[in-house]
Amino acid sequence: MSKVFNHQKIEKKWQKKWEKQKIYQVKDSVKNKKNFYHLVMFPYPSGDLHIGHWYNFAPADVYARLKRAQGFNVLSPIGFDSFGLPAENAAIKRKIHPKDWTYKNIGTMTGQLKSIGAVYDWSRKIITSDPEYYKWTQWIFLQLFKNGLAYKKKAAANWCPSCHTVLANEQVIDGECERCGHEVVQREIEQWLFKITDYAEKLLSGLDKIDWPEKTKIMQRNWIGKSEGAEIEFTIKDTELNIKAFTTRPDTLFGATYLVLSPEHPLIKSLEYRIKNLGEVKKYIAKAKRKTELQRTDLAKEKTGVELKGVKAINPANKKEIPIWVADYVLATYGTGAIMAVPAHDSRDFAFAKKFKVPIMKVINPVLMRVPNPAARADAAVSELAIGGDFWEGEGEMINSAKFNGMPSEKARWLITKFVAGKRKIQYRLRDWIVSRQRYWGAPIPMIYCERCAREKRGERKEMPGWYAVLEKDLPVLLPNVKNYLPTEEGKSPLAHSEKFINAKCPKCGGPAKRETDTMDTFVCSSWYYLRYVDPKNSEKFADAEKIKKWLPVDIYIGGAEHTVLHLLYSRFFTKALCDFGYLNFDEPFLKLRHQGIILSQDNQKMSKSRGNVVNPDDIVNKFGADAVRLYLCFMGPYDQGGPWNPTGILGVRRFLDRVFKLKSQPDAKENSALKRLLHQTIKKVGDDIEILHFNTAVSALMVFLNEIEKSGVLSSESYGIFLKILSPFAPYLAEELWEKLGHKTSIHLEPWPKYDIKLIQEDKFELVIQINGRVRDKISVETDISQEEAEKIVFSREKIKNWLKGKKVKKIIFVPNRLINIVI
Ligand code: ANZ
Ligand code: ZN
Ligand code: ZN
Repeated sequence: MSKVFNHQKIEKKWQKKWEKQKIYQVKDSVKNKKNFYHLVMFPYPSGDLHIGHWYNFAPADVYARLKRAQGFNVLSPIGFDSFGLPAENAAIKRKIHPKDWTYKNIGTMTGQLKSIGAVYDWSRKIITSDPEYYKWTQWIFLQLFKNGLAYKKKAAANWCPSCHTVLANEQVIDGECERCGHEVVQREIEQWLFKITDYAEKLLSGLDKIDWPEKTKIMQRNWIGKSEGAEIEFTIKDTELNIKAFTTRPDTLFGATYLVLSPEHPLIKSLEYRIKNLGEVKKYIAKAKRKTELQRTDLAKEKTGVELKGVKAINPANKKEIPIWVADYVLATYGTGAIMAVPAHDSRDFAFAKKFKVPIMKVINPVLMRVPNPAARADAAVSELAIGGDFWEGEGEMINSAKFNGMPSEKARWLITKFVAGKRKIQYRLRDWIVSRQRYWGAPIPMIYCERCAREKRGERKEMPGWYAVLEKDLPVLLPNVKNYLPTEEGKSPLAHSEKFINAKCPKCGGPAKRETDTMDTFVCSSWYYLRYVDPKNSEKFADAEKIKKWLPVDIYIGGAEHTVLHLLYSRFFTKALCDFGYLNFDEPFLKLRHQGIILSQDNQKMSKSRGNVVNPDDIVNKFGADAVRLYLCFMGPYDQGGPWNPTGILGVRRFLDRVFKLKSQPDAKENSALKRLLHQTIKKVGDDIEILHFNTAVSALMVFLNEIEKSGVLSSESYGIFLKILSPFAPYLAEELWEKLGHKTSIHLEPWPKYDIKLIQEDKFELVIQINGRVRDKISVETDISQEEAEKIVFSREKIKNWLKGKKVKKIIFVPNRLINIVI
């Protein structure tokens, strides 16, 4: 038997044995066990498994192992999110075909993932770029299409000139491409969209019933961005035309001194014949279109705009004529694309009005003293001061508003709406999701376009003549193996050049038709993968209904907080839609969600290859062992916070494991009761802490216990076995090895979590109160059930008590067991 902990040998040995014995293979049901679906975010195969992956997967696996030991039938699957830009861009950079690159990486990463020693059931592995998988991605696309939730339209889209692709709003960070950092521009392209906006309200209200980090919920709520307000109609003088404006503050209508149209507003075209400065207006519009949304709405930027000379609108509240402007701070894609501007009560309008000398009319008086809540009053006072009283965005008392004067603004809000026959309206910031990508490496969109049917105004949907869904029996639409996979300058998918791919038969008239050549955004693939794991090999359905019922929804989902908006929102949308179509019996995919923090480099920086401060998991696994890496990741700090990598920290946990390796036990050793108690306290603490993902405190409890074992020098084999069991989720290889050495024939990873004795856990000491003539004079911690005789001995030997009793005669001693002793003098 070797004397040193040879992690490489031990890891290899157990990986083989576990695989052979199939101890991690999951059945869909096991008698007397409840199913528990434990999920981590599956990786992109864009290169190596990095330490961030390890930080998601290793501690999460500790949790999965606890659930197994607690008697749950745990499904903890893994797979690869293998379609999409990250893999494709990396492949292009290396001049390798995306498919070759992706599958080569999957091979490497599978080995790396296996070294973690997790409970993954590899027979359930899914790869989203496999036709067996994307057949169902396409099938879901068709269900969305058939239910009116997928449609094609020409839309201004975010275009990354470097990636040659469209990006969803969610993929544009501060005006730049999330993938490559290039500045994003606007481009009008025919696009496929999913109507996620139909689900805005459900996506909001569903948040209330799930156990997710509050921060994540807030980000989703803000992204959906619900606003309550009204739509107010303004007629345009001397025309039949009118402008609708969405406002959250109809109470300020009497103060609306001008209207603003977004540069894209269609009314501008209708008004062209009357606009006196048309040249100037057109020039302005052309310029605005080149800006991104961010550049246009940046509050710090100087406001720009042009008045439409020669046209006026009528304010419906006071019938005054007001000018109409076009300005790019108003977005075409929100509300009605037009606003009523109230410079006295809106900061953006104020800045604009000041610059262009448009009249400002106050209609709300902040009347600070009437703000009932003192805190709100203070806030109001501060804002009033800060803005020099120029504009006021809060509530107050109505002024300059005819019969509404004197009323609180909250009340006037809906009365004024009614007065001008406005409509109350709820508005969401959420936009429909653009899912088409003009790129190669994705699931082809399973649609066919027939020119003849289009000409004859036929089609599966009225508003999209010529478009047909590929018949379900013809799925999957295979992604062809093309030589030229590079994105094209003209913004068309490379598939457009594949004659073999594009030519198809029209499902309706049988004539020659063409396939859609765009592929789907990779977020479509990852919006439903958790459903597939429950039945990954099914070729008849995306998953069997019985299996869905058995496993879903996911009990706990652990992954990075960077996916709070995109992936998590899209997944919720898919689940809700599939539930409405009758394929699922639940409408929230992830009941509980937790995020791990981010691991920084030793010098507290983000790890990046260019900085050269990346910790490579393969290296440290080779050097210290997978157990040490797992343990260190658990130990380094609170899981949701992450922190800097500490090279001495991993040395420390490795030393801990070496000490565990050297432990000796005797079958019938008599341990002292303190050690026994600590063992039971440790069982409880480790279990409780893992349950709430406090891995670091669980590890320190294990460390404290090891110290005590070493101090006492006596350890029974039974206690040793228990210690190994509670260590096993963290260090599965070492625990298994030592368990075997103890003489066990079956895996420690099939053992139940040890029970603790609650009586043993309670401290058997209490605080004895010492009174003299009924007054408390001292307190001392003593053993429970101490006798009067023993208590007296201790009490009378205390200096403090001796002083009190100096020269006094003790008349009587009253002893209340386990509470107090009263000396009467
Ligand atoms: C008049 C008004 C007066 C407004 C006032 C505010 C304060 P949220 O809360 O984000 O929904 N708005 C409406 N459509 C817009 C668009 N397409 N582009 C830019 N701004 C737009 O904001 C709603 C408010 O944002 C609306 O209410 C409108 O300005 C502006 F004292 O109307 B308000
Ligand atoms: Zn890019
Ligand atoms: Zn046809």
